[in-house]
This record gives sequence, C-alpha cells and structure tokens, in this order.
Amino acid sequence: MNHPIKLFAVGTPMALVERGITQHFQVCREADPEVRGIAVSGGHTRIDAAFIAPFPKLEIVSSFGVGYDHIDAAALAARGVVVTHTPDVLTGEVADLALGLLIATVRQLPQVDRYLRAGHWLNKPYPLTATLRGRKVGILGLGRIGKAIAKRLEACELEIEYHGRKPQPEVRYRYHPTLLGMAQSCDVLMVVASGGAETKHIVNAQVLEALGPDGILINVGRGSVVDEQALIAALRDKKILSAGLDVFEDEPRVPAELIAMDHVVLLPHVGSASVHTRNAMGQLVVDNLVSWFGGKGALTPVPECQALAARKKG
Ligand code: 8YV
Repeated sequence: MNHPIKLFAVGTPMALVERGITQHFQVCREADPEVRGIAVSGGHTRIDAAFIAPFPKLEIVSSFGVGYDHIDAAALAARGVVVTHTPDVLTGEVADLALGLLIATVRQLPQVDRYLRAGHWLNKPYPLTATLRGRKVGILGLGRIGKAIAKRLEACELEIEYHGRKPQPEVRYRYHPTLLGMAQSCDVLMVVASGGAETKHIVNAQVLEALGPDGILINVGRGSVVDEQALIAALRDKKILSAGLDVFEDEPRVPAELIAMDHVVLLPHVGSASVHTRNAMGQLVVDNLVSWFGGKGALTPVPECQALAARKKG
C-alpha cells in the first residue's frame, strides 16, 4: 500500500521499528523533498540544520534512545521541527545495569569468573577484593536515570551525593555546586550525565585524582563526558582504583590501553540492551510519529521542543 506520508530512515532500524514505520509510512532511504518525518536509529549520524536542509517539509525527527547529543535540537526547533526521544521506558533497565556494573567493578566479578574458568581456583582462592561497604557515591547527573540509580544505591546502604546544573530542592541528597568538590567528597563517581558541548571532558585528570586511590569511576552516561586519555593515565598511575565503563568516546572503538587493563570492567554500551526495553524504546519511536501525524502531537518531545510539540497538538 502506498502511504501518503514520506518518512526518511537514518541508520538501521530494529525489526519492530521497521515494521511499525513501513506499516504507517512510505519509508525512503534517499533524501526526498517530500519527506515529513525522520526516524533515527543510532547515534552515529549528526542531525543538524545542514542535515535537514534537503527536507523543506520536515515536521518531526523521532530518535531512538534517551540521549540525543547527536541531534542539534535547538537548531531543529528553530526551524519548527519537533525532536522526540525515548525517555522513561529505559530508566529502570539502565539503573539496574549501573548498579550491576558498580558491583562488578568493585568485587571484580568478570575477573573472578575468568579466574575460575582458567582453573586457578584449584590451586588457591581468588585474592580478596575492594568493597562497596562504607562508600560514598557521587552521582553526576541526577535526572530520571540518576534518581533510579540512587534508589538502588540506597538499598545497598550507600551514602549518596550529587552534582548537576542546579540543586533540586525536593531531593534530600547533598548537592555539590562543583564536580571537583563532589569528587573530593566521594570515592565512587557515577556518571549519568548526557553528552554534548556542556559536559565534554568535565571528568578530567583533576576530578579523577580527587576521587583518590580507592576511587571508582562508573560511566553509563556518555563517553564524551570523561577525558578518556586522562582516565587511562589515572588508572595506569593508580590515581584511582578502577573503572566500570558502558560508554566510550569513540564507540564502538575502545582504546587498546583500556582493553589491556585487567582491573577495569568494560561493556559494549548495553545499558538499555534487553529485548524488553529495546522493544519499548522502538515502540515509542513509532508511536511518536503515528501520534504526530494523527494530529495528536508528539508524545515524548525533548525539552528544547516541548513548546513546539504542545502548540501543534490536536
Ligand atoms: C541507546 C542510550 O540504546 O538511550 C540512550 O541514550 O545510550 C542507549 O540506551 C542508544 O543510544 C541507541 O543508539
């Protein structure tokens, strides 16, 4: 069936999204001036004013994932284009992963597993590890996911502090106006912050050193937030104890220096990567488009496009 609305697909959509968009739209793989919507499936293509210039009739960009640092939402909003993302449906999943990664890093779970498989247990027990007990966790970026992580950390009886653009009066954790101040106060730095110019490399050599020799860095936000070369140096020089990383600066490329380090835990950006959660995210990509073109507005616009999404509603 020939659908009247043309949609441009960027990246390779997951099966559920592919099915959803072909069911409701005429999906184009080449730039077409009649395109009114774009579905974005990965974070590798930069979607900015230049990218959307060939699409004069564009109304909406529906992006897969909660982070949208690859999209210049302000520029698109200025052109009247609504950008949507997939918040909420992945919050618990990413928070679970963050807690798991923290425990895996402190208690060296992947290393212990490797030890057993290599047959070393037959000779002697695995050496004693560091502990989570008594640690203070500083959360960088106390948004939806940061709060869900905090809830899980509370269950682990850990003290929690946070740093972000501004204090949140309804939150009872201690707020640090500076990241450095928080790093000095804590021995776990949990990075949940989103990417973009504002957060690029804010976790630098000084911040890492402030965490101290027992310090642990966990990053489930964006790789760009951490100065990866400074991190490699801090780990090599034992300025911090270890790191658990789900995100990297140049994915899917991971620096050889990190791969060679046995005392870090490295994951291939799997925070939201369960069938359940990825399907929910994919469904939201489709639902945003269907709702928009059904005249019901965008369901989950990014903050920059909130006013635009509401204005066109109904
Ligand atoms: C996404 C993520 O799956 O939602 C995000 O921001 O980092 C992941 O959960 C990924 O970005 C999709 O490309």
